Amino acid sequence: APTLIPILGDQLSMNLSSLEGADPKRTVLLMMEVEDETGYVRHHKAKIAYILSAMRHHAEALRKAGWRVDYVKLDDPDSTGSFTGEVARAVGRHDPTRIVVTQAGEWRVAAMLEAWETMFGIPVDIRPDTRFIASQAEFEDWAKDRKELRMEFFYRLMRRKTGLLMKDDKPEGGKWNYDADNRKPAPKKDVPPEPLKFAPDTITREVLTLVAGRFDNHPGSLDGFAYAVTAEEAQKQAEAFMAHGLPKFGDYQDAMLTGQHQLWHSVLSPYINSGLLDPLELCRMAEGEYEDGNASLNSVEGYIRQIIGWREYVRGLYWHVGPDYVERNFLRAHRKLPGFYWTGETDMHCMAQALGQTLDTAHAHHIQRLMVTGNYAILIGADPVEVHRWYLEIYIDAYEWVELPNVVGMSQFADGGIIASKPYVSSGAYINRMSDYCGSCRYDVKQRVGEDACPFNALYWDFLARHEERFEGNVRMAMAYRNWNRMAEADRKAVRAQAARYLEGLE
Ligand code: FAD
Ligand code: DLZ
Ligand code: SF4
Repeated sequence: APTLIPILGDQLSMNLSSLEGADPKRTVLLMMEVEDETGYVRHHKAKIAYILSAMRHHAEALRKAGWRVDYVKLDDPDSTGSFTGEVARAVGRHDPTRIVVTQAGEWRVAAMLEAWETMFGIPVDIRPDTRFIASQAEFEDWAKDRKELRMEFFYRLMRRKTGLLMKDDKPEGGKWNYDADNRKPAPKKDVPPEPLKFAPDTITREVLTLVAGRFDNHPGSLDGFAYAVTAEEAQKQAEAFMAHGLPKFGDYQDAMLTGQHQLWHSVLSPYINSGLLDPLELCRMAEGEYEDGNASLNSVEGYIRQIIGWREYVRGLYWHVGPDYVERNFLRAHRKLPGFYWTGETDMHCMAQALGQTLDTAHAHHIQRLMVTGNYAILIGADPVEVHRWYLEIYIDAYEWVELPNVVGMSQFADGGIIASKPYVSSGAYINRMSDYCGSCRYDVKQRVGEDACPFNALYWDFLARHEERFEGNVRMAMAYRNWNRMAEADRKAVRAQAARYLEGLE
């Protein structure tokens, strides 16, 4: 009798821990397209298409490598629609002596895996996901006894562990972090590299038809679907980024330009998160570009920090804070997210750009997520659970372990400051500095009150005023409060009235 190894939709790697030591002749790999997973939120159509196509291609690759793969398609008439139901059917089909599986990426699915041993009466070996650089035990060891869990210190541990950009236990160039050289405003002359496009093959076209028919009521568009769906294609995207994006990655990390969604970003997160690319290998490639003199230290250090710093840190934190993290609501925010988050129809040009491209491609870069759509949501006092669900459904790279800490913690400050030391809020001035959006907006970024005033302005000051008791003691907010308190009383009143009218209009 064989060993049964279920492979989940974000475990599309050849070097998965569950496959270690397995004998292809005595193993059945099980892959499952199931309704529970396509439907636990209303995922963007392109997100479902990407995941299903990548799963089908990965099954082919596994077969080519000599594995026996039992693959259940979404439209299988006998499907039970859930991981557990499908594993149960597979146990019936193959009568395995045991199940081996790599730990799931989220609490919801991890609970399913844990129930299997009792349910099926055979041993279930749940192995750690070794595609991450830090084990959960390492993160816990770092986190225990610390008052503050700041990414920067965890990052240094990961630099030491991997040896990336290290010279005898010292950081390359003498500093750990070169952000002071980064974050330049939107470029006037530099033209971003052309995004690579991957034409859909037969498998992808079949999936696109399936998704168009079945998920018609989900947000987003499938037009122009051009994501990589195999490890080889993803590797090409990685090489294109290393050659053309990385050299300016640091400089323009926070810049935004009308009609440009990739800029100098990698757009590799979907592939890293579902297993087509290995995060550490990408960091080694980037380090190589620095060593060969093709990319500057500020860019390469910045890129590596996003991956072995931020990405590892949010993952450690996700398991550390527990499943009820999703209920945090430090700012007592309860507003519904406006309907234009699902249509992109708003006069605010920055929002229309970020939302429009998100609905078109299921991707937006970090600053759009944080300082445009996220900023607007926290300023209007949107319910963090609503915001969380929107990000989870709309982005192609969104799995709960990475989305939740970024949204609830970093963006909405709903955890009261575990991840961020201050809320990421800004007026229109920040967006104007970092982008070319305001020039073609119906609103005037310089005005605080009146019909034409940029909504971010009054909302920003009103946010500070609303939460004065919570934040006035925060040193990183001191300058903002000084500016607020320096404003004439009548101006402050007018700004708050403007915000109140605006928020009423959203009801
Ligand atoms: P690049 O700018 O090229 O960055 C390089 C890589 O670093 C990314 O591919 C990604 O793997 C990693 N990275 C960078 N920042 C983060 C971060 N904050 N957390 C984790 N990894 C990071 N990222 C997701 O992968 N899934 C999400 O669901 C997600 N939701 C987010 C929600 C909000 C509100 C915010 C502010 C950020 C979110 N991020 C998320 C982080 C980040 O925005 C994306 O990883 C990034 O935009 C992906 O595009 P890219 O590959 O071009 O990134
Ligand atoms: C997100 C997703 C979707 C849309 N569909 C599937 C699927 O049909 N089959 C599958 O195995 N996984 C899918 N996933 C990913 C899972 O929901 C989940 O995020 C991961 O398995 C991590 O626990
Ligand atoms: Fe956005 Fe305000 Fe600029 Fe318009 S003026 S693009 S709303 S920041």
